[in-house]
Amino acid sequence: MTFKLDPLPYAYDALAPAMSAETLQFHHDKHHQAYVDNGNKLAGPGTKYEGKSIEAICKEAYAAKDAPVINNIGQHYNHIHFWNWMKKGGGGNKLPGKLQAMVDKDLGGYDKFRTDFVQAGVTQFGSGWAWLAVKDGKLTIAKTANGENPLMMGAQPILGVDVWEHSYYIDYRNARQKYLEAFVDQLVNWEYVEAMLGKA
Ligand code: MN3
Repeated sequence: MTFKLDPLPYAYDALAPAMSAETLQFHHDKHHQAYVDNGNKLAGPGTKYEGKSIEAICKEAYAAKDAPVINNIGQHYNHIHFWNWMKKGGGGNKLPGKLQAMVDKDLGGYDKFRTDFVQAGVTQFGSGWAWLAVKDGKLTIAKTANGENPLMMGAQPILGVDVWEHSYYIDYRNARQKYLEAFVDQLVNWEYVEAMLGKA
């Protein structure tokens, strides 16, 4: 397939002050666009990945240790969902019922989830992502480097947060933990998380 960049599902200034319009303009229009452009050269029409789903390409590239495709197609997948994992007025501890029950059962409740998810992002050394994923029918918290994601490790991501500096440096400088806390407390679109849980 030819990969393309969809517009953000909200206005550039919709997530301020937790995430500024300037961050979203650079992050979506420059960084995500570059992953799409590189992805089309590396895994678009005329390559061995032609015609495969983005999820299948993520898994195949990881198995083959194809780092350029892992990073560019991985990042395209990650960012498609990242924009949808956030919404104006999101975040906090009002989770949809099925998701809340699994957080209680598998992760020790919302407060422990929040602490452990933020900690995964804080402790990811260098660029990468922190995740909430479903593996073997249970919720798990994970972190990955660069453009990797849980699909590549046999799990289904249902929430991810970008901890590359381009995601927070304009708004938070080096305070990655403050960015992660704002993401959980003010931005997460829990309905989209539950919708992905339904596909896991
Ligand atoms: Mn990014």
